[in-house]
Amino acid sequence: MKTIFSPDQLLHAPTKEISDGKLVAAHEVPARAEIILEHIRKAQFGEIQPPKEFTLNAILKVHDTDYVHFLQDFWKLWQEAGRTEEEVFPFVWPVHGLRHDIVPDHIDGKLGFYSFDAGSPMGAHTWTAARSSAETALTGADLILSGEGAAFALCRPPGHHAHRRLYGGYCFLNNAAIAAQHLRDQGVGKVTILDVDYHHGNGTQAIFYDRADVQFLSIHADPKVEFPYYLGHANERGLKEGAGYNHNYPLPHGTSWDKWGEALEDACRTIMKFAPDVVIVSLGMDPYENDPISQFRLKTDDFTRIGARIAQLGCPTLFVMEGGYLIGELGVNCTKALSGYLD
Ligand code: Q9C
Ligand code: ZN
Repeated sequence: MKTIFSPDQLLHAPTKEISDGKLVAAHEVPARAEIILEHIRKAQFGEIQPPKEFTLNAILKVHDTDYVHFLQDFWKLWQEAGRTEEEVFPFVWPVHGLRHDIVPDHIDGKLGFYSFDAGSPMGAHTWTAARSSAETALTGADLILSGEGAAFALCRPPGHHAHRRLYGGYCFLNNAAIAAQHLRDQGVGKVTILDVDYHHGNGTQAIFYDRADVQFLSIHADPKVEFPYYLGHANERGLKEGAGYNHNYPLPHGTSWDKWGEALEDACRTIMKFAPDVVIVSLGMDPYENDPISQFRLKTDDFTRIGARIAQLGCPTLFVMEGGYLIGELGVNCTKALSGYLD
């Protein structure tokens, strides 16, 4: 199994974030990707290659043009506004009752217009890193198209919280969704995205909510008590043609393998019924028991089980890295999931 990664993905390097009502040290940092890479090298799963370059077309199939241009131009706009902070946060949003149909000219208005939280600081190189992360997922999709049975897109920054026109939850471009859409555009009939990150994949769900060609399943902490709070309930089943193709498994704080594994079993049976041509796994390591921002209790060996169960689906599989914040164990847990799949 090949791994795709570019050092450009390290250029987005926030030092702080707003979380739980206060400014804290950033969790989504370059060291995450570096430790995973180190362990992938040691595990010798196969070649580690840089992403290919892509035009913006594949990204624009998932994200709105004005949003992509905002991300691309952000640092220039910020400097033109005479602002000097290196890490930038939105602080006002067009929530219920406010206008969504006029994009503000002011940079602070734009920041809130295109985001849903204050936890995802942007800097001078955020766009470069996010684009490179998306290209990593796209290159992984191309490997699957060329006949590889599996590939690992070591994406960072992550993607599953990003909507068509919103960033948040450390995510700017929805890497898994971009890969799924690319596969569809290259002639793959049906794609499943299985999201095992601790947090609900709100962006991915929203992007494919009215579609029957991309099935979405997510196992995550109950949004009643966990980020992203406003999406991820069990009764979100899809709309229009997409009705019945969205499946959420919200689980309580404290969940360990017994209940988590049951949800995975149910998800895998649902995937088998859909009979996808390709499975994309939004691979988060944050269900881990010692993750600093999670309340689940999966153990290192449970990640092996996850990989092994996914392998039983017998589908070409693209693993796309999402969250996971205990740097010390991130590399081990990630390689466990992948070796569980391969063995
Ligand atoms: N106590 C990903 O895993 N902070 N994003 C929530 C709640 C935001 C996680 C804090 C978590 C975003 C890709
Ligand atoms: Zn997460």
